[in-house]
Order: sequence, then C-alpha cells, then structure tokens
Amino acid sequence: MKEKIAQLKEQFNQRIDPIEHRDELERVKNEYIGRKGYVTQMLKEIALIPKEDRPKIGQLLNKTKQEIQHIISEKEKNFSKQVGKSKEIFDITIPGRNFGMGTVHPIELILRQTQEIFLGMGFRFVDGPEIELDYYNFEGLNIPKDHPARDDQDSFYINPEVLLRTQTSPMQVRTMEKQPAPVRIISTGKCYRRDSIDSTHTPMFHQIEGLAVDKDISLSDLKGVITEFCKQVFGKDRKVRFRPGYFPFVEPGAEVDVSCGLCNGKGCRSCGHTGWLEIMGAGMVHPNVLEMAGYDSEKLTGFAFGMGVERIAMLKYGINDIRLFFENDLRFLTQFK
Ligand code: 2NL
Repeated sequence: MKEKIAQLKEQFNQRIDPIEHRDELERVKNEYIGRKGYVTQMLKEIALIPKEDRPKIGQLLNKTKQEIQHIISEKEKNFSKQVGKSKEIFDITIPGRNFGMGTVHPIELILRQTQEIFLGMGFRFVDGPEIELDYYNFEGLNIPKDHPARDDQDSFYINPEVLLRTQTSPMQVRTMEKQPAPVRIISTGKCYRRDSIDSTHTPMFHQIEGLAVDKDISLSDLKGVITEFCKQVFGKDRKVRFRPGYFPFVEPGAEVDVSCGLCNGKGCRSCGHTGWLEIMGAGMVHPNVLEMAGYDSEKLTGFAFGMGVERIAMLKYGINDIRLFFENDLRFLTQFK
C-alpha cells in the first residue's frame, strides 16, 4: 500500500507539471481528490489492510492528499494571476505585424556606389551648400556674366548674386581656394535648373562631379579613372569612348560614351542606333579656372568630370522616365535593392 501511495504521488506530479489550462487542472483535481478520485478510493481500501498498519497508512495517505491539494490550489492561484497577462487573453502564437524594412532610393544607391568607387581610387568626398554665390557657380568656372553658357543653365536666382546651384562644381572651386594641390575630390548632391518637366528633365536633379589637380596630371589619367568607373558601374565588358565636347571650364573637353548594353554596341532603338550611350562630360581643367582659384597653371594641371545621377540610374536600370524617381510610388522604388 505504501508503494502504491508513492506511485500515485509520482504519477500526479507528472500529470500536473505540463498543465496550461484551467479545464485540465479541474479534470486532474477530480481524478485525484474528487469524490470518486484515486485518493478517495484508496482511503476506502484502508479497511482491507491489517488493523495494525491502518493508522500509519492512513496518516501517509492524508498527508499525500494534503500535498496534492496544496499543489493544485497553488496552480489555481497562478492561473488567476495570469489573467490579463499573455497566456489566456492573448494568443501569443499569432504571427506579428510586419512593418517592412524599406529600401534605399535608386538615386541614393548610385550615389553610394559611386562614392565607394572613387574613394577606392583615392578621392575624398566633399559636400557643400545648395544655395550658392553666382561667383562659385559661374564666374569662377570661366563663365562670366555675358557668357552664352548661362543660357543653357537657366537658374533659380534668389538675388543677382545668389542662386540655387546649377551644378556641383562650386564646391570644387571652394575646395581649390581653401587647399593647395594635390586635390582629389568628388562632390555629389542636388542641383537646380529652370527646366520644364518631361521624361528626361526635372528642375531638381543630382550630379556627381570629380576633380583631380596635381603636377603632371594628363588626359590619360582622366581616361583611366573614367574607364574604371564605367566598368565598375555598368560591367567589365562595356567599352568607353571619348568624343570632343565643349564645356567652358575645361580645355580640351570631352563627352564620354559607354557602349550600349542592350545591343552590345551594334545599334538598337535604345541607343538611337549608334551603339553608344552618352553618360558624362569631362576634360582638362581650364587654366583660367586654376588661376582664379589661386593655382599656378604653369605648374599644375588637372582633370574634371561631371554626370547626372538620374541619367546613370536610368541607363543602369533601364528606366525610361526621370519622373519615376520623384513620384515615390512604392511599386517602383522597392524594385531596387
Ligand atoms: C556635364 C558636364 C562636367 C566638369 C563637369 C569641372 C569642375 C571644375 C573645373 C572643371 Cl571645378 N570642370 N567639372 C568638367 C567637365 C564636364 O560636367 O554636363 N555633366 C553632366
């Protein structure tokens, strides 16, 4: 009988531990100490054992019953405490709400990638004001007040001497004024021009510009740096070519083309049947620009280049309308990772 009691207690302990719901606790309570429960049953069985053993067994069985009762009431108390916490009111197995991670804007993706490429080639990143002096935006870049190039860059003027920058070059002039050569910088950011909006123009756009000034900088340095950049952005198999082009702040100046990735340079609709896509302007820094910044153009030379970030992104990702970048339609924006 003693063993049977020990077994019963052991069995009860195993049953009670994993119980998580009130209903089950009630069932187990009945099973053990209810009117027809095991313990009650065994109390009746005491009449069947030898008289001299009855007090001891009776005591043991009563003690066990009390223990069982104690454990059950503790568990009941626990359950009432948990009301209002997670277990019974909230179903913690329901999946949480997903607020999404968001994605980086395609323009920002190109900016980051470009900065990384040029940082890898020893360039330093400089940042500057979007509200600029006419001097840094035009004059210091060899574009005096009566220069026809001003017509191509119709600007937002705040007053006759202050405007929203039309290019990122002002920061490069400021840097040359501040520090002696050698200079290796890239400057990126928003630029503004008074353009009518269409599939290739918006009054605000982004530029990436680079400048290197040192002793003995030559056109081949420019070609090497630009070719490396194009291969890293568009792919190793793309070709790069330089055509003569005019910009007031460089001499000689060039337009840079990259071979069309759709037709591999054979000519198709997307490249206007030329096999080439124009991606940036570049050239050797004009001696006037160096002199105005305080550099000796007899001793120093430099190269510079500039490109529109939207245009690079459109060519890289096959986007045909610049307005998509600014409409902020998530179906468009989340495609770039
Ligand atoms: C374009 C043309 C170019 C530059 C930018 C530059 C800056 C300084 C001196 C000389 Cl401080 N040049 N920048 C040079 C050639 C072309 O960009 O229309 N890009 C979209």
